[in-house]
Amino acid sequence: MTTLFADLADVLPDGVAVFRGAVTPAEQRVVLNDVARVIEEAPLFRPQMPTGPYMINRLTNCGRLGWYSDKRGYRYEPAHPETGKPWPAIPPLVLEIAHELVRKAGFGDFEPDACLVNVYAADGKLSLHRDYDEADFNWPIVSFSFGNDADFALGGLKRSDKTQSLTLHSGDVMVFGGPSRLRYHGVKKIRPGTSPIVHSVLPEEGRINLTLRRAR
Ligand code: MD3
Ligand code: FE
Repeated sequence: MTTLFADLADVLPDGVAVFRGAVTPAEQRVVLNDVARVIEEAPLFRPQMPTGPYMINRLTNCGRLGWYSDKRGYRYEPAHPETGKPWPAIPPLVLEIAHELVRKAGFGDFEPDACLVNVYAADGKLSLHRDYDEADFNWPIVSFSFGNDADFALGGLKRSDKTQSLTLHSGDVMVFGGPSRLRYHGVKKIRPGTSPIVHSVLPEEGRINLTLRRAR
């Protein structure tokens, strides 16, 4: 580290806002109860990437549209691929917090139609990618973290750009919009033994991420 006091705050690129502990422990419990109901209604699945391999993390969705992938490509679907039923509603507290924080971040009224639920086991990770399957990149993306800490990598607009590391804690919310909406990003590692909460929907030494988007 060359900069004195550089550990006092992460310097974030334009269009990125991090709200540490925005979801209180009591609210985290409410949201995870709702996520448990979402998973009962819309079972977790492991999508296949168009290139062949299956994703490491299991996922499901809530909201009008849900992200899905198979050999035919990445896309948003109005129904669960296995049950054929519409995705359950986005938990109201998640919608409320996202709406407030997007406004605070300076992106106005957020009207998401999709919420991806990523479930990371102890060995979960997500390779560097862009969220590129949405119709209008003027809408920001909002991410919620629950459970163990995650080592998050935030890159640039090119895959080869250098990345910045951030630790995401349970209760943190991030907003990505404007010039940062198409940045590469990924999750390098889950840190075992760091979860401040115990909940039956959280995997052993795992993590749940909710990502709200406007898909269409
Ligand atoms: C930066 N999820 O679901 S959330 C994803 O923690 C995803 O599970 C990660 O990437 C997770 O697509 C990271 C943070 C995030 C989400 C969307 C972004 C960062 C972003 C969009 C643009 C730039
Ligand atoms: Fe992403």
